[in-house]
Amino acid sequence: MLKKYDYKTLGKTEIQQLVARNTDPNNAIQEVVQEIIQQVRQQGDIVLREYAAKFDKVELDRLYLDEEDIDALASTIDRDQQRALEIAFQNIHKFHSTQLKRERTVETMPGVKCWREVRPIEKVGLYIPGGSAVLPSTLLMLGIPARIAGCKEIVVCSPPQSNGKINGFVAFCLKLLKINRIYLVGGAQAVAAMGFGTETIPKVDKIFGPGNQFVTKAKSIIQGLANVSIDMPAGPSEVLVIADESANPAFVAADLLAQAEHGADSQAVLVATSAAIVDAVNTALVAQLAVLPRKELAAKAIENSYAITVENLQEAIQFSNDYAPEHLILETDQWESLTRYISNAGSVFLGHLTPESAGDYASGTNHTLPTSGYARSYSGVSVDSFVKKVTFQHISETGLQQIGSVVEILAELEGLQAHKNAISIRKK
Ligand code: HSO
Ligand code: ZN
Repeated sequence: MLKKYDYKTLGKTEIQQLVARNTDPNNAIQEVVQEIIQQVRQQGDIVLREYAAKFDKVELDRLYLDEEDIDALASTIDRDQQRALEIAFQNIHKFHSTQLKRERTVETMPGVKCWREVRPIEKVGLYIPGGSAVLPSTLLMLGIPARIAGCKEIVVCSPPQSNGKINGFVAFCLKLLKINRIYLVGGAQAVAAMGFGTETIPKVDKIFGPGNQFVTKAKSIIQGLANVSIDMPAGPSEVLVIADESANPAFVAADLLAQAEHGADSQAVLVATSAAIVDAVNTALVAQLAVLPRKELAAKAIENSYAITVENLQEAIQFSNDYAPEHLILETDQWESLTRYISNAGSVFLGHLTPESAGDYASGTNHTLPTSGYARSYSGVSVDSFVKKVTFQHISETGLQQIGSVVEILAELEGLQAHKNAISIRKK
């Protein structure tokens, strides 16, 4: 059962507390992660093997699988499963291919031309979570935009199974992406390994991928330590569902549980326009939860979740914008008139027949999205995340006449004579 709150009885601080999540109040996670990062930095491969023994319960002599291993594993999956992964691949590819647009050249003054060109980030590191659920879909969500962007080196890390292998679906996705090696490293240690590089694992320029609180914390710490950037803080997954009288309570419950089954630290929030909707959803939720294979995890996540009743849809959107959810689902007939009021959300699902699951796997949008309120300032992963945009300019003789005196005056007022000279010497 979801805990219940009534929006109109909540004060500002209570709302702030409700929208806060993934906070690590005593720095417990930070301390563990810092230690792991130090160890990997100092000791490299040796300590990666120790962590594999400790966390993944496997003794590894080689920290990666190569093409032959990947082929063998990929061939173990059914034709139907292959087909489904291929269709997901195609849809994600179609949606992401339009993201590489060339911008036009701008002539800011006659003879002064400026433009931007896109360049791939050369070495990227993709983290594919293992743990309680293996997510081959995440490999597609990261690998496809990396391929479209044209990244030269794509390093993939994922925790090994206890047999020292990876799952066949991940192997099949590696083949779709034409990636012929995967490193068997998970958790914060994978992030550290890709950030600093080890004897076996290449150092990358940018690290991507969702993960648990440890992985997310490692990504935020590593940026300051190694010369590496990250996609975004993509931590424990979350959803916010807005439902009114037109919603089907069973659909709403199913969407909340789809989120909850990700892990005990996931959060599912229901914002409903009446208490009766909340009760109906709670009833459906209890029934659906009871028969889920991952009911223990999902039940923990539901304990960490809540429902809130609001007066109307406008108020619902207001709360949602404060929460800034990773996923927002609008289960109302009026979704069309609401979209323009949405300011903070990672990915939005509209109407009664658009579950988050569609976007998690196969509709085409990316599922690597900002969590924990970072949707206020970050976008989800896209081709843009895998490129830099380099600016270029060219100034002709006319251009120099046009802009020269402006620069000279500005250089003078900043007291930078050499800057001024760089213009004056050319005007002569
Ligand atoms: N909801 C997750 C993505 C995912 N769901 C992968 C299933 N597999 C984070 O957006
Ligand atoms: Zn999901």
